[in-house]
Amino acid sequence: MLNNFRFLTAGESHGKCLTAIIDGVPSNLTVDIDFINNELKRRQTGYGRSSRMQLETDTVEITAGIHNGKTTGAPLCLVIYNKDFNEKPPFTKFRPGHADFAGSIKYNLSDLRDVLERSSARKTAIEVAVGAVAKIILKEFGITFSSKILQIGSVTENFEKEIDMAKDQGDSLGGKFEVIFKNLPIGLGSYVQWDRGLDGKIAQAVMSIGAVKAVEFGKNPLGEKGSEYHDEIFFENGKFIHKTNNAGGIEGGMTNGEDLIVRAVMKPIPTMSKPLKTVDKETLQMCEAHFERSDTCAVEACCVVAEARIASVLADELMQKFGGDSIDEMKKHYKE
Ligand code: EPS
Repeated sequence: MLNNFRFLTAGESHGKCLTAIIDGVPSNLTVDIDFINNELKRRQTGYGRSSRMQLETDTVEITAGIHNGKTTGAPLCLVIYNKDFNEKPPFTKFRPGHADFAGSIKYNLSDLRDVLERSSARKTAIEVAVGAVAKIILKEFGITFSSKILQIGSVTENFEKEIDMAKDQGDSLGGKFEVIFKNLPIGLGSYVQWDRGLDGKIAQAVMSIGAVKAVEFGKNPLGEKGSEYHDEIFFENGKFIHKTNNAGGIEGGMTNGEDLIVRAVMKPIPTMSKPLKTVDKETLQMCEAHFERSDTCAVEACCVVAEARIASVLADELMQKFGGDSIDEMKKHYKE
């Protein structure tokens, strides 16, 4: 999907390492490794996460595409080593809501572990590292990001209490969160073809995070009248402005200069210590779903993953619009 800033990842949850190759990063970009590692830490810390987070201290190693701390224009290779790298026992009891069921039928795998290993949210660690490189590009243009949780389970405050209660009951929780990017130029994305709309690209990037079930931009327009919902346009102090931002910064599939506001809903994590009913793939008998160490709630981590995915899309769009082989050339085009 991404053409200018494009990447692929590989790696399993308990494999040796997670890897990404990013192609298209402009040269002469100073890569702040501490910033990338801090983003990885943000993904790991959050109330309700599993004990895996105490085992791992995710840090990135960049093995290609960088010299004396600066990019050379060659592909970057990022690696995060897993400390919990070992052979785990096989299992055959599908976890409802996880990829086990459809994945094992699709790939004809008898051990559901072969599905779990790649479908695990663990792979989002390397995506956050890629997104951090994208954020470094965006920062060069003054673009900033933030995110916050709006709801956990059914509550909009006292999230920790809700998570503690779910944990005590062997249950899990999802929630709703918001990601905001500021200072985006007008005109990223396009209306001219169905697959060039920025909202469509961002929706796919966020929706394809394992547990995300809904994505929306700005204020949900359901039930709103046109006169209430649309953001009126003014010309003040020499520039066009909107005084409201119900559109979430996107009109006609393009940025309109206002803050990009993306909201998403994450479903409750499917691995639960009080398991649901399911079928054993081997015996075909009813049973309780497989359980192993899992998070009670990972919405806080999901915010960071969504930021990273959106940053990758925005870096791609920025490079498409302003181009340039080096960051200097890109900045020159941006100013023109
Ligand atoms: C995760 C690592 C995983 C899980 C979690 C996310 O590690 P482990 O399986 O060894 O505990 O903690 O993934 C899931 C629960 C899931 O369903 O995908 C991580 O690094 O984010």
